[in-house]
Amino acid sequence: MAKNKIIINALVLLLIMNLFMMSCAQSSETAERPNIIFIMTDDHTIQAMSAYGSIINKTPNMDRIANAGIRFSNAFVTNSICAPSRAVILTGKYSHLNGVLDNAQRFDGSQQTFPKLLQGAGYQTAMVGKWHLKSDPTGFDYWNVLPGQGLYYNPDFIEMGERKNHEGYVTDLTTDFALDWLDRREQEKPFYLMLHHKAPHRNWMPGPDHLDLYNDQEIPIPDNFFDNYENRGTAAKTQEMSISEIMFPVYDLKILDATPTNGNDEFMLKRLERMTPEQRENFINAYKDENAAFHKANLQGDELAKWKYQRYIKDYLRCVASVDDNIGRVLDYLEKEGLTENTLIVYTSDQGFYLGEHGWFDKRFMYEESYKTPMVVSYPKSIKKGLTTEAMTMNLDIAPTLLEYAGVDVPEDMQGASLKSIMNNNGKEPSDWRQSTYYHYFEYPGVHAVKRHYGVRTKQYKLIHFYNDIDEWELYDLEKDPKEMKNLIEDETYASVKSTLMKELRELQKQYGDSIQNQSSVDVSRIP
Ligand code: SGN
Ligand code: CA
Repeated sequence: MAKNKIIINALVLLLIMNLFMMSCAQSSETAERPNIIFIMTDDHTIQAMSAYGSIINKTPNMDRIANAGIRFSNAFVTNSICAPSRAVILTGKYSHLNGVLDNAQRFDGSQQTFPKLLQGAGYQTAMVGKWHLKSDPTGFDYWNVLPGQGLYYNPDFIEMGERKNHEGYVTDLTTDFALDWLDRREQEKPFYLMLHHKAPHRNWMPGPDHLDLYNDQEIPIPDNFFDNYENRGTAAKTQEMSISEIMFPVYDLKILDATPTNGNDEFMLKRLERMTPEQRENFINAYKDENAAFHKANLQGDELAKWKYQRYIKDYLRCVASVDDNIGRVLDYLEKEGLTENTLIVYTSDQGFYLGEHGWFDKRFMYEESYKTPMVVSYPKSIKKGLTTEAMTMNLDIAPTLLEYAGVDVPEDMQGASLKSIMNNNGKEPSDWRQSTYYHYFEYPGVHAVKRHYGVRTKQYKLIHFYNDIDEWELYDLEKDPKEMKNLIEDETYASVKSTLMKELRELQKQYGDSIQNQSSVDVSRIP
């Protein structure tokens, strides 16, 4: 009898202990929802990130994130341009549904966004840096953003509605403001921070610490730099993105003693005037000797184009180097504060960019360099180190992914898919993962003259339709022709590939609710 009682008591005790442990586990899970830092640059591309095999630069701090977690080698955007990409990320919806088809449109901040959902679920939220959506940020406890594109040197920031000027370099300042906010945050709550750099956007003005980087070095030039667009359509032939033809001497190429030839050049001279005497002296001196040698050499033709490429690429990479250093500051801060383990970090860009491929700078096209974007994620507590995945992902997936990690229900009307199942399964895509991505670009007529187009990409093929003032189709075999130099649309041997892709394209348009009618909603007169 006594023995039985002892056994029953022991069982009851075990049960109580079990219940207690379960409730502890639950509350520690709630208490340990991940902190999230979403770092995004403007126009950074995988050709300039060493984790993606760059042969022209090193990005040790971005690579720290990649090495600590997962690298997405097939990450795409849905519309390769700034404001639209940002609106897609915030809403998890394509441009035709979130209302930002092009850079001229204003984001309706009253709509559902994932930062608002995180805020509602008890996250402290902040947005620092480039915003570019015209309306004030919503869903953030703290925001401090650049007006419009922002300036590289001594920029204004709008802090919670109040415009203030700051002395310094924009990439350093953006990081300072983000770290200041982290220092001030409430320790008991998880945080969500959007840290959005202006760099390396045009006109690629390097910061004081990187003005001399790559001096006396020659950066390798892409082998299709002198592309003549043979075997391609009208869109590639009529764009205005050519390094050799479109770049402005003072503004883009920093030939600071050249006679200004246009408004942008005048603007650049005004930017120099806004610098402190020390900043101005360092900036002008950094280019002085090379500019003198350039005037003397009187280069023409291909030699002149190559010189322009060197000037462009070095300034671009100098801007990237500053971003990389500043990402290092953020990672070091997290380590010092003991936050590394429970913080999920995303590093990405608003889209890719041309670094001389096809002779171009800028983005917009559905061709690989601007359609792909870098994306690496680390979260030591739950994602293994050193992973890569070839799963086809989109910036549309960011909202559902971060919501799922935060334990917040993903609204049904979001169009992306959470990447958690890929990241937590060693980079393997689930058997029902998407095998194609859909794209739609609208900003035409407009700066850089890239015609409107939409298309579909699978792991091997890409089909694009350029429309509006033309009606042309392009088909690329990415395995045989990764640089997209030969349009196969008329090639009979690809007839069945073409019809399969056409069908897939129409199905995706139906799935996402996009249609050719969406083109008519663009008021082209407002596009800058
Ligand atoms: C500006 C730039 C363009 C650039 C767009 C959009 N011209 O108009 O080169 O494509 O921004 O960039 S500039 O003369 O003003 O520098 S985006 O990243 O914001 O979409
Ligand atoms: Ca951009």
